[in-house]
Amino acid sequence: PSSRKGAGICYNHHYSCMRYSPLICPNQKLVEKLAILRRHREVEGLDIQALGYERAISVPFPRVITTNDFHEVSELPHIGRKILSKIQDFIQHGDIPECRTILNETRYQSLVLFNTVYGIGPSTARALYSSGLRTIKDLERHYGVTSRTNDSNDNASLEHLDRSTKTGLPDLSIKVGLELREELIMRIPRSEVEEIRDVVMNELAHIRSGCVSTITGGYRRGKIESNDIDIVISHKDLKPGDDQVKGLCAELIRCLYDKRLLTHVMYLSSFREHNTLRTTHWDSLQKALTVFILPDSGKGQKRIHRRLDLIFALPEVYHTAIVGWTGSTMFERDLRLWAKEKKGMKFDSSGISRRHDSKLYFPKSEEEVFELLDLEFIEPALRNA
Ligand code: DGT
Ligand code: MG
Repeated sequence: PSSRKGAGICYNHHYSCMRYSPLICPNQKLVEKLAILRRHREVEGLDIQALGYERAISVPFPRVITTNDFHEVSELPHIGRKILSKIQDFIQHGDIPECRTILNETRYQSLVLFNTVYGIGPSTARALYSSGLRTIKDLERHYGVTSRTNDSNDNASLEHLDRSTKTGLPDLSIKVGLELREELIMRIPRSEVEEIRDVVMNELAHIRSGCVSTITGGYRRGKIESNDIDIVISHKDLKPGDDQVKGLCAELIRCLYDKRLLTHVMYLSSFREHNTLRTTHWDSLQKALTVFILPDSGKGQKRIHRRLDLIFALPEVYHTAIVGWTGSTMFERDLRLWAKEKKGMKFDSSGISRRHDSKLYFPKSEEEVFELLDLEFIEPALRNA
C-alpha cells in the first residue's frame, strides 16, 4: 500500500469510509423523509435511484440545514439537483410532498409490508402484489399458513429444520418467514444480543476451547436495538493455513439445534463454495444464517425467535471479517470502492489483497485493516453512514 497522501477524515469526503458518521445526525428528520423516497425506489426495483438516495443520506452536514446553507449543501458529494430540490422542499415546508403521496399509496404500503416477511425481497413482493395480494392475511392464504399463536409450540418449526438438515439444503421458505414474522420483526435489545452471544460461545467452548468472537453489525455501531445478531467467530491461536475452524460451524449448529436453541438454518455456506464465488483467493469464511431462541428463563419472560448470523473466519482473516461485518452497508460499499479505485486493492470481509499480483494481507488488528487500506481508523460508532 502506498503513502498516506490525500488521506484524512473530512465531513464532505466522497467516500463514507473517510467521514465520521454518528448514529444520529443534526438533520435526522430530513434523513427520515429522504429514506422514504429511497425505500420507495427500492421496493419498486429502481436500484440506481435508491442507491442515489442512500448515498445522499449518508453524507453528514455538521449542523441543521437552513436556507442559508443551500449553496454549501449543493456542493456536497452525492447531492444532485433532484435531491437538492427535495431538501429545499423540506426546509421551506417542513415536509417533502412526494413523501406524503408515497405513504398514502396502497401499493407502497403492501410492498413494504410484504418485505417484512423474511424471504420476500422487493421483486417477489411486486410479483405478489401484481397477483392481487395486499395484506399479510392474503399472503397467509396464498402460502397456506395459519397465524402462529402465542401458545403454539415449536414443533412446526423444528420440522422445517429436520427437513433442511436431512437434505443438507438451506431451508427457510417464505412459509416459515410468515409463521415467524411477528417475532422476527421485533427489535432485539443490546442485553439480549449479549445473552445470545454468551449462550452460543458457551456451547462452542464445549466443542473447542480457545474460540474468540466479536458481535458485529449494528450492535457494534452502537444501535440500541438490532434487527438481527451478527457474530464473527474464530480461534485465538490457530496459525495461518490451519483449517481447524472449518469443522466448527457445522458442529456448533448441530449442537445448538439438538438443544433446541436453533430452530432454523436458512443458509449455510461452505468454505469451498465461498471460494468459487471469488475470482482469486478466499476460502476463509463460513456463514450460517439461522433463527435462534433463548431457553426459557423461568421468570415468565416470553422468549422470541431471533435472526442470528454466525460467521466463522480463519484466524488470519478474523480482523478483516470483523471490519467487513461491522457495516454500515454504505461504509462497506465505500471501503470496497476506495480500495479498488484509489489503492489498487481488493477488500471484502473474507480478505484483503493487492489487485495486480493478488498478494494477500493478514492484518492482526482492526487498526491494521484500516492502515493497510491507507485509511485513518474510524471507531465503529462513527461508521453509521
Ligand atoms: P440491523 O438491521 O440492525 O441488523 O443492522 P446491521 O447494520 O447489523 O445490518 P446487517 O445485519 O444486515 O449487516 C451487518 C453488516 O454486515 C452490513 O453492514 C454488511 C455486512 N453484511 C451483511 N450481510 C452480508 C453478507 O451476506 N456478506 C458480507 N460479506 N457482508 C454482509
Ligand atoms: Mg445486523
